Amino acid sequence: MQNITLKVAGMTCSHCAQSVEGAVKQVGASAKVDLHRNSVSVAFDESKLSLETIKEAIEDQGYDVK
Ligand code: 9UX
Repeated sequence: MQNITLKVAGMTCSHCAQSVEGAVKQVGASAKVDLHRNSVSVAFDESKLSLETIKEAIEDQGYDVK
């Protein structure tokens, strides 16, 4: 299991947080957004899922991943 915290730009409200968490969960990782830190911590099985897939899922929602 990998546990990584990503910086995400553009999340300003709790709906944004929901979109990002939902998108990450959709691809099979768990997600917890910290709005105040502009970050999302993700946990995933690296044998099943790549970090790139998670980043793309977030970016597809319209947020920039650092
Ligand atoms: Mo409300 Mo969060 O438009 O983008 S969902 S600020």
